[in-house]
Amino acid sequence: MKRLLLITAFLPTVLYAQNPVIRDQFAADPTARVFNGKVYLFPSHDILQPKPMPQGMRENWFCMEDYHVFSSDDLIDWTDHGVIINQKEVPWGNPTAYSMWAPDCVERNGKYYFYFPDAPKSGMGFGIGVAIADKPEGPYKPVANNIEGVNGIDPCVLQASDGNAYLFWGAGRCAKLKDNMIEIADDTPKEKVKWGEREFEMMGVNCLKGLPSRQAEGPFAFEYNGNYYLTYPYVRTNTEVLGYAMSKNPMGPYEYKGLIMAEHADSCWTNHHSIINFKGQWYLFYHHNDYSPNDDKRRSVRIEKLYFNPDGTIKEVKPTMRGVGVNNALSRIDVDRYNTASKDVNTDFVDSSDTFKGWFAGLKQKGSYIVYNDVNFADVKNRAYAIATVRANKNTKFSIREKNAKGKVIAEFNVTVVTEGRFRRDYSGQWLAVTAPLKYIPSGVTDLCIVADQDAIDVDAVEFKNRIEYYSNATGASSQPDNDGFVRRWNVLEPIPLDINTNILFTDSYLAQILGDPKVQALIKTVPNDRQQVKYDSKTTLTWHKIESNFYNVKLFRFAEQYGTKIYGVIFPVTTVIECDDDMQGVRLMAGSNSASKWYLNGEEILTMSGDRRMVRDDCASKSITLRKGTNVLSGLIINGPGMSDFCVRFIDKNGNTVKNFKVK
Ligand code: FUB
Repeated sequence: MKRLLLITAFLPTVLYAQNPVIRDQFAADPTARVFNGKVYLFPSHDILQPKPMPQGMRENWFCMEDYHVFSSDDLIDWTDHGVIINQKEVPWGNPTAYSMWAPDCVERNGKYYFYFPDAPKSGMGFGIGVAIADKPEGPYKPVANNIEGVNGIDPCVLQASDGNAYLFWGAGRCAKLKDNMIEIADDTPKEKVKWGEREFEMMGVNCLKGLPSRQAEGPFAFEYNGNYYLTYPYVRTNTEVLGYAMSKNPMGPYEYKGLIMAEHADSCWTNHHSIINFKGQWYLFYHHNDYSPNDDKRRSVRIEKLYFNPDGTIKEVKPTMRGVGVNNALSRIDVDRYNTASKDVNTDFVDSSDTFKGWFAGLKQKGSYIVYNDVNFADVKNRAYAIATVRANKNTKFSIREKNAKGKVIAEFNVTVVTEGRFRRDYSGQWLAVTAPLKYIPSGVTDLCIVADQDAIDVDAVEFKNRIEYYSNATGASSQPDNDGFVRRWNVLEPIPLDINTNILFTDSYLAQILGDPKVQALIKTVPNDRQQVKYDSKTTLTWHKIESNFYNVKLFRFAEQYGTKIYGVIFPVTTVIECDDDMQGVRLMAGSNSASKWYLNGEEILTMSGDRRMVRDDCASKSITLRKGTNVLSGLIINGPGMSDFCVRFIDKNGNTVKNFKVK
């Protein structure tokens, strides 16, 4: 047999939660299977019809040239394992038919059998082929010929507890498979069926006999609690519903029991589904044309929970935007896929020219809300913050609350829509990322409610983020410089507020005046204890904090966020102790700071870095200094206007080598 290259792409991609679950391409007719504790999804892959259309292709019709397989551990994040079969790789298939309709995949004796319809090279209609792999994600190798005697679409294989595998396919046929899984059993009956004037010989039995079956297709059969379920789409009025029937035998006769899902409320004619039990919960996979509202031949996969009644019948499932799965609060949450909302809320595409960019929820007035369930805060730490992607036409406020519109406030946002100012753009009606610190962290899994607290606002997504730990409290008697010689242990005083909002006035004379102020100088004369307080002036008492920076540069801006009354327009006094075993002569301090700074060794000024500046390592070298044996007090005063203040400091010797043989206390 000719060997084929079966995998044309293998580019796992992490996708996101909510309905639809596959968010970067169309995906229809979802067959989900649980293999090795994971859910594998085998959908058909709708694409736009090629232009020009191949001869014979029906306009505005289904168009599929290949299959992808996806997997997930949690029904939230889906990995795309890429294309497993392309129409050109099917030995018996027409390579330009674009007819790779609904597939299935089952595991038997350690092999994975992928069943798929395709248009045969010769002849009319559809055949059903098999491709075999050692792993669910492939590579799959197609069998040379389609299953003999089987004409039709939408294969589904039921592996019954009687030890047999049964093939179901469109139009309600069912037949036992041989053990090799690629042929129909020899004793399979045949039946003469009339379609209009024409008579056909059909393989297997008609398992839809006596059941509502107008245009029935897409069978999905499974066994649960001693019952066999034949579930299938059919047309009840004018579009498809999902219905089901039950039997004590895999091949029937089946008795109709009712609906699993009613007609789609809007324009999607087809529905197609599968049912799995994953980690003790039943799920219905189905499709809808979410990303293609004006073309129901380009569809997307959705998931809902499914429940049985005690007598084994199935409860009807209502479609939702939210879908299933517990979202980690640290991942993007598309709250526009909400569970419930106040009446005024609408949903629309963020960009109707590219629907894959998703949706937003429009909260139309003060008090409007949306509720999004099952968000897990277990990984959210103290001092976390929330980011929301929102759009408004004027300054407004909104909040994230727990459970409902009156619930405990998790975060409150002020949205500033800048519409004027010298260098500013008009941000009204633009999508903005706004942040707010968390006021309260729910424990475990909870529902989120987004509330418009002042005015109308459009909301796309929210996400919670743990702050990066930029520094920690210094512990132990001393530390070493880091591998690159940077001094990371410092006493940092809470910032001294100043009346400045610019960095451009940091001239030498200005610094001499402001940083030379005796009140400021007094702060760095001695080495403080951790948490020691100083009265800076009649209004200001400040506290020293002994910290160990987690980065080579000390992020004063982050320190001010935590401890400052002001973040910008401040002076940061810092001191540390450099303890040496011997005198070291001809050493220089190498410093970088945002913004200007002055540096002192044992009370003597050794370096001034003036002007408006960014922190750059080794930006300036001090004059030549001596680090003496024993204790040396190194101090700095860093002044900042509106910038993100930080600094870094290390020493080099007279040969330009980094000095590291000292302790920092
Ligand atoms: O995807 C093409 C066809 O549409 C499927 O085979 C049917 O089940 C319907 O969903």
